[in-house]
Amino acid sequence: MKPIYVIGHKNPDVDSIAAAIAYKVYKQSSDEGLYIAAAAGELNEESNFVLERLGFEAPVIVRNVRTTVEDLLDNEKIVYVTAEMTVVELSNFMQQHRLKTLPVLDDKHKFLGLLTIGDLAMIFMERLGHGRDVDNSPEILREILGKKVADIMKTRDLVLFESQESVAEAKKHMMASRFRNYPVVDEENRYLGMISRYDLLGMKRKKVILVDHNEEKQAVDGVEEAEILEIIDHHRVGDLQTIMPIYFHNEPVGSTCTLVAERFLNNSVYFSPDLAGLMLSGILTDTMIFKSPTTTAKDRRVAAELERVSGLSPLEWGKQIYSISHLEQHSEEELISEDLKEYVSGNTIFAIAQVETVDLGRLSQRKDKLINAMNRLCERYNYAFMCLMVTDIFEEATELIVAGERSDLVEEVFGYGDTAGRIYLHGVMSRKKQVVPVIYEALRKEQII
Ligand SMILES: [Mn+2]
Repeated sequence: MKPIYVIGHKNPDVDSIAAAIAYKVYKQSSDEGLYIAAAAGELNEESNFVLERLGFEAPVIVRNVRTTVEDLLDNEKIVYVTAEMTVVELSNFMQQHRLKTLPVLDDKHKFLGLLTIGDLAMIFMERLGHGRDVDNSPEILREILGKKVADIMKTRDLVLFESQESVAEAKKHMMASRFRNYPVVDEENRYLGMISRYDLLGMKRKKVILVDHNEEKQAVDGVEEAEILEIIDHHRVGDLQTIMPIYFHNEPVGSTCTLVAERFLNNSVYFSPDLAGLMLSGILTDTMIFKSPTTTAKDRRVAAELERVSGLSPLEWGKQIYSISHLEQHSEEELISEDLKEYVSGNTIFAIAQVETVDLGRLSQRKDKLINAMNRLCERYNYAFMCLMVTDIFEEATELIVAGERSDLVEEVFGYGDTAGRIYLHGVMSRKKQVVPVIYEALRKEQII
């Protein structure tokens, strides 16, 4: 069965991870599909802490969902022959299974060579001198039938594919050759099955459900080749396109976990206390323990229900999660990259990173180094500018650090800062609600002019 990946955004945060795991559980409760909770990158410390404390396995890290050769394989039982088989046994086997191409494998399923009915016929014809040696045919036939598969299998000039190769790449090789079937192996040369040109027509793309994002820039690589089945999110509507109509739940609440938990609750689907705790963690981190202006009444209502089921106190548990990150132990690049999101407007690419802290002062001391690191990132990824929001969840304020060629645009709207060049924004805590829209608006105005 083809898996369906439930996956959040790159640089996954707790909400993304928790929503992926919880929604996987939800889907699995109501349908037969094989759902896999996935992460589009390394987990952060908070996520690891939450998963460990609540007893969840980390989701698998999936860095690319483009269509690969593996997706073209049918999960049919593997039929193969061994090198020790005689040609008589082989002929019987081919007839019995009505197969024209067979892989030759060793006892560990490693690929050794290929046998096609055409090659077999060729051997007969050549040995019979293309008809000139008809008189000796019984002897020749007996000789050939006594041979081993190892003697006649084809081991050279084969076109075989690795399962993780992109289909686009494989297609080129298929078009340049004339074989009926192509063996597929994994990275350890274990045989996985056969594909043919015909399989290209059916193009079985990877299936994904996106949670906690809906913009291509933030999604796992290769998403443009994947089949998006559903999206559950609480961000602005971005640019992803689908071929078919899909279930797209976007609602301006504080966290995706609120929406996932709501589905459990509305449909009376059972969830364990640990899963309640996990979803609560997503809400607490995304709403900064209900202090972010993105927090809605629904978030509070759902969180109260999750509190009841999990037995966790939101304030206590939230503080524990926040105290986990040891910001001072991170390099500047790590600090910036941990929760970084990229955005596009016209030809402008920019990025906004955010770190949450309980002590603004300590990060401010590293401002120069942070700006240097941000400038490097701008150059590397072609950002016109980037911002780092250092948000103090108890002061309920953000210090905005800006870098890049077009940092003037940000300063224009948020102010050039005080005498120390510090842009201190009172009451600003939410990237998506209080920073991203303002920047988009500024860019839009500029583009009109
Ligand atoms: Mn979120």
